[in-house]
Amino acid sequence: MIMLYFYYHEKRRLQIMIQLDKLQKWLQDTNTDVAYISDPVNVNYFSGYGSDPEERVLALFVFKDAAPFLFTPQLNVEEAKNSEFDSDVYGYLDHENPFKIIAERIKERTNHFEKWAIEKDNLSVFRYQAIKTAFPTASFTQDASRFIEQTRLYKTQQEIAIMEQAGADADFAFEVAFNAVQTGVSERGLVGQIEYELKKRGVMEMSFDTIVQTGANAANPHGGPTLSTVQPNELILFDLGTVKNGYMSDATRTVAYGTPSDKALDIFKVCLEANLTAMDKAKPGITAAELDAVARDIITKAGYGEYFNHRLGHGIGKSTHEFPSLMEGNDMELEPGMCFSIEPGIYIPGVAGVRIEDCGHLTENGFVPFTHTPKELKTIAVH
Ligand SMILES: [Mn+2]
Repeated sequence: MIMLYFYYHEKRRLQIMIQLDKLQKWLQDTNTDVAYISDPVNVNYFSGYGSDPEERVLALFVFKDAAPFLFTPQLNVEEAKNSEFDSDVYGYLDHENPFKIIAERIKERTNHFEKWAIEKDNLSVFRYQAIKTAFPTASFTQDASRFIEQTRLYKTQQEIAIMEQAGADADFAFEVAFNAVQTGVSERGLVGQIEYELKKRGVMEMSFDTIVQTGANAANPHGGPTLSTVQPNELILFDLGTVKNGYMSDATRTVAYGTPSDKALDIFKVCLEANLTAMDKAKPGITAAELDAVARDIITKAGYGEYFNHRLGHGIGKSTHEFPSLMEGNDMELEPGMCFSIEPGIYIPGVAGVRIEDCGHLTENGFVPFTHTPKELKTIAVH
């Protein structure tokens, strides 16, 4: 066990070094002096150190011509030093001005701090102004967000292995959910049972708020859970995800409790066909827009096009939603190593909603899902 633990950490340390090297090489290629990484998810991706700093400042500074450093609240410094990050960690106390200390640390490290890359998707205006005040002649025009989303697009074998484990936790959650269904239990009650069993299993965090929707409630794609209760002869939709070592799972299953209406059964059948066909057609070289169209055409031909009111899927990794976005207009070709969801849905207000979703990774041979709970309509006997 100890050897395995050591092996895992060495592999992870190596992977983080490779990722950090890519960022430094990008700075060199674009002749940028400093990258200010402010999104905690990206700080974790490039340093191995992860925490939610709340309102405090957590940042990673990477340089064209000097060693990077992590900057954390003082209370996190020891933890950060024990992470996979191999360079300096500096802290600040709550009463200190973090940007004054950051500026000092940068100036003692390098003479080059004129051209900056910042995460335009993440850095707050307040912090942008603070760093600008500390470096009044510097320019902050380079956007690190665009580079990082491209880098994170391709997952390594190690990342995929973690996401498979996250998927196994999601499959476990479905098993708990299906066993907990009975007349009168509320949507929130089902969420409680799912998350309680996950915590007992050691899963501490969901990747988003668990969705359980009974009957017509499921026609609101991201609504719920409410205090509505399970009633016979309705569909029930479960959309859930777990976090494993900083990577997400995300999957949706719709099941029948008793015998739902013919309409509900028909939209299930069409949605399943759209899901299975899109999974089958997901191959390297097809574009994101083309794959979206594969599923959308099936649903449209069946007469439900207007009720599929979102994109086919989204990328997944350290965030639940990242690149690539599987939607009309995105001509990005899908390639091996990309991880994304395939999740067609049909939502008919006042009637029922169905969504069937797996996330997976693309290989040379096709799409390999992270979750394996069967998708054919599961009927739970009324009790
Ligand atoms: Mn999803």
